[in-house]
Amino acid sequence: MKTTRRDFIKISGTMLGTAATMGVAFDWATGSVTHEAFPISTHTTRTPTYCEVCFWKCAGWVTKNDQGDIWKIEGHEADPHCNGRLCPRGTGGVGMYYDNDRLKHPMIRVEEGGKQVFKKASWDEAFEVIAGKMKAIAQEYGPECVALFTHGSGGKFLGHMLKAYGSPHITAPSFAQCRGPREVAFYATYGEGVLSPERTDIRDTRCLVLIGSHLGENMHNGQVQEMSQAIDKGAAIITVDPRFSTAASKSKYWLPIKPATDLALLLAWMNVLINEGWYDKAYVEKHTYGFEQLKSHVQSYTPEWAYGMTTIEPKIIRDTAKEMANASPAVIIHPGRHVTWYGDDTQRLRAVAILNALLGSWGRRGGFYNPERISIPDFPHPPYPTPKRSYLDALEGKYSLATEVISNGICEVTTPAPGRDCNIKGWIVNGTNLIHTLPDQKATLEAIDALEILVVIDTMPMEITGYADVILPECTYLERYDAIRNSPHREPVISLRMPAVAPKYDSKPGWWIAKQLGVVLGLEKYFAFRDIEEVLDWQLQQVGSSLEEMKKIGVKKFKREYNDLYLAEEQEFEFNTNTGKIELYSTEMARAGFDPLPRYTEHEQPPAGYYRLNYGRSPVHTFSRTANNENLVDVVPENDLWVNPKVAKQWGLENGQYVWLKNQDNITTDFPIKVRITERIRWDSVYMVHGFGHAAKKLSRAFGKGASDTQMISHVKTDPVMGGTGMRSNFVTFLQEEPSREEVTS
Ligand SMILES: Nc1nc2c(c(=O)[nH]1)N[C@H]1C(S)=C(S)[C@@H](COP(=O)(O)OP(=O)(O)OC[C@H]3O[C@@H](n4cnc5c(=O)[nH]c(N)nc54)[C@H](O)[C@@H]3O)O[C@H]1N2
Ligand SMILES: Nc1nc2c(c(=O)[nH]1)N[C@H]1C(S)=C(S)[C@@H](COP(=O)(O)OP(=O)(O)OC[C@H]3O[C@@H](n4cnc5c(=O)[nH]c(N)nc54)[C@H](O)[C@@H]3O)O[C@H]1N2
Ligand code: SF4
Ligand SMILES: [Mo]
Repeated sequence: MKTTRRDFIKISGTMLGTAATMGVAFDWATGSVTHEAFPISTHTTRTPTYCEVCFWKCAGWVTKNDQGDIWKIEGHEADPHCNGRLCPRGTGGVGMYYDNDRLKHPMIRVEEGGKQVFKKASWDEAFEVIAGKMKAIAQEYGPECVALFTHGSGGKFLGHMLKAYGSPHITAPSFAQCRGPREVAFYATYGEGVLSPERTDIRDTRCLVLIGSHLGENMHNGQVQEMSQAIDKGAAIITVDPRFSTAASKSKYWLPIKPATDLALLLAWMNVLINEGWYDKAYVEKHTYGFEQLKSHVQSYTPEWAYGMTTIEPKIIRDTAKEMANASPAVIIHPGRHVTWYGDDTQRLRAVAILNALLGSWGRRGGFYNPERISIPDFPHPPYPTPKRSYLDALEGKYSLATEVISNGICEVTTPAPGRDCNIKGWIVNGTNLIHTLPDQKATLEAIDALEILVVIDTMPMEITGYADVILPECTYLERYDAIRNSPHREPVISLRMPAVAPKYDSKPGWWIAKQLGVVLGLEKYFAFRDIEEVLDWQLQQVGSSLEEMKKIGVKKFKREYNDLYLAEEQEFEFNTNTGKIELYSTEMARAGFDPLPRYTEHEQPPAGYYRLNYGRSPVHTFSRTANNENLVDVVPENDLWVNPKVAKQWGLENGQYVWLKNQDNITTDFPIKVRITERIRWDSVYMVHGFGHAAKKLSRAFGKGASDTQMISHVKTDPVMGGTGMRSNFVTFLQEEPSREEVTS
C-alpha cells in the first residue's frame, strides 16, 4: 500500500507491553469457549449483554466463574434475534476481551528525530489534543468540517457529541457500502425501508428467493434459524448465485447466473408473471400505482431475451416464476443486505421491490411483516446548533436520493479539489476499519492525507489506527454499558448491555469518551448526567421499565400498539409515497431525474485471462474485525480462493497452492492466498471471503494471513441515485511468483 505524508506507524510491541497468554479452546459440542486457565466453576453470576461481533445484535447472558473471569456467553431465550442460541462468532466473542493484542492506552502521533512515532498518553492529554484541533477547525472553517465515521453501538454517544459541536456529518459504512440501495429502492416503492433486522416473514414463507443473499454463510442469526424452519415446513428455496453457496445446496432451484446480469432475470420474471396472468391481480389493483406502464415496459424483457444475458434457460425462468406465483402471497424475493454490487443497485433493488408487489407479498403472512418498535426519548439536552453547510453542497446535486450521509461522499469532499470551498478537515473514526471497509484504498488514503486530524477509537491495532493522530482504546462490549438496543420486530423488544467485567488496561467505554471530550470542548450542558446508568435508568423509566429491572431480565418485550402485523384484507391503506400507493412506477425517481421503471444496463465482463472478483462471508468471521480472534482463528485461520477446475487446469494451478492476485489496475495483493479448486464457482469468477490479508503487524494472529479483497477493489461503480459503491466490477488474474514490490506501489 502506498504511504503518504501521514506515514503508517507500526505500533511497537514494547510500547504496548505484554500480558500473559491464556489458552482458549472452542468447544463445538457445547458451543462454548472455555478458558483452560480457569478451574471449573461451582458458583456463577450472569449479566445481560447484546453481541457486538456483528450487527444482528443478539441478546445474551455473560457468565463468570468464581474468580470473576468471563466463562461463557449464551443466547437469551426471550430474544427474537437469537431465540436462545448465538452463532459461533457470538459464542467466540469472548476472544475480543481476552485478545492480548488489544489497544491498551491512548496514543498520540509525535515527531521524534525526524521520525513519526506513537507516544503513550493519558486520556486528558489525548482529549486536549483532539479538542484543541476541533476548536481550531470550528473557528477557521466551521464545525461542519469535522466528520464522524462510526459502525456499532458507541456511535450513538459520539454522534450526540458531534451534533452538539455543530456537525451533521455522521456516516456509517452500513449505508453506502452495504444496504443503502435497498432502503432507497424500498422507500421509493413502499414509502418504507426494509430495516434491520429485516422484516422478512421467513418462518411462514412458502417460497424464499435468494438473489446473492448467502444465508448460512451470512450468519445473521434469527434469519438463518427461520430459513431452516421454513425448509422443514416444506418451503421452496430458489437461489440465484454464480457460486454454489450453502443456501444453494439447500435449494429446490439453483440458478448459477452470469454475474452482473440479475436485473435481466428480474425483468423477465415480471414479464412472465404479467403476461401469464400469474400476479396477484386484486392486490395490484387495490394497492399499486403504474401497472400499465410497467406492463408495457417489460414486454421486450422476455425469458428468451434474458437467457442471452444471464445464461439461465427460459424454461427455468418460467418454472421458477410459477413456483413463486403458486406460493403467493407467502413468498419473499429477499432484498439482500450487502447490495452495493454493480452501480445500478438501486434499480436492481427497485426490481426486487416491484416483483414482491406483483406477488402481493408486502404486508402479508409469509412475505413481509410490518415491524413495530417502541419510542425511547433521548435524555433531555438543549437543542443542537443548526449546521450552516452540508457536504452535499460540494457534490453539486449528486446522489440526491441518499437518505443517510455517504461515507465515500465524505472522503470525496475531504480530498481538496479546485473550486471547492468546503473541505472536511477532521475525522473521528469509531469502530470501522476504513482501510478494509471502503473500496478504492488510494482514494481513502488521499483523503486521510488531507486531514488536519484523524482520531481513531477502536479496540484493536487495526490498519486504520496506523494513520491516526490520536488513538483512543475503547473497552470491548463485554466491559461496558451502551445504548438500549431498540429493535423493530414482530413485537417491540428492547435489550440491555451492561459490563460483565471492568475494562482491561486503560480502555474506556464509548459513552465516557464522548462525554469527556464533550466537556473539554465546552459542551457540558449537553452532558448533564453523572454517568450512563443515570441516562439508561431515566430512559427506561419513560417506557415503564428501569435499569434495575433490565439488569435482571436483559430483554423486554412490549405489546404492539397497533394490530397491523399484516395488511387487513378489507381495509384501505395509505402508503407513505407521493401517490399513497405502492409505486411500481416511481414518481420520486422520475422527479429526481432517474428511470422511474428499472431498465436493463449491461456491465463489462472480464478481459481475457482475468476473472471477476467475487467475495462474501465466512460463517465464523465478521468482516476484518474477527481475523485476530483466537477462538475463531482456530477454526478458520485464513481465506482461500475458489477457482473453477477448468480455469485451474488452464493455469496449471494445484489445490492448496498459494498465488498472489493482480487486478485490472495492476495492483497486486500484499499476501498470497491458497487456491481451492471447486466446481462450486463459475469459470468466469473467483471467490474469497472478505476480511483477511491484514497488513497491521501488531495483529499477531491475523497479519499476513490470506489476501484482502478490498485491496483488489480499486474500480468503483458509484450508484448515481444514492452514492453506493458498486464493488463487484473488478477483475483479477493469478501470479504464481511473488510480485516485485515496486509493482505494488505503482
Ligand atoms: N471489500 C469489501 N468491503 C466491504 C465489504 C465486503 O464484503 N468486502 N462489506 C461491506 C459491509 S456489508 C459492511 S457492513 C462494512 C463493515 O465495515 P466495518 O464495520 O468497518 O468492518 P470491520 O472491518 O469489522 O471493522 C470494524 C472495526 O471496529 C473495531 N471494533 C470492534 N469492536 C469494537 C468496539 O466495541 N468498539 C470500537 N470502538 N471498535 C470496535 C474493529 O477492531 C475494526 O477495526 O464493510 C463493507 N466493506
Ligand atoms: N458470518 C457472517 N455473517 C454476516 C456478516 C459477516 O461478516 N460474517 N456480515 C453481515 C452483513 S453486515 C451483511 S451486509 C451480510 C452480507 O451478506 P449478503 O447480503 O447475504 O450477501 P452479499 O455479500 O451481497 O453476497 C454474497 C453472495 O453473492 C454472490 N454473488 C456475487 N456476485 C453475484 C451476482 O452478480 N449475482 C448474484 N445473484 N449473486 C452474486 C456471491 O457468490 C455470494 O454468495 O452478511 C451479514 N452476515
Ligand atoms: S449473529 Fe452471531 S455475531 Fe451476530 S450478533 Fe448474533 S451471535 Fe453475535
Ligand atoms: Mo453490511
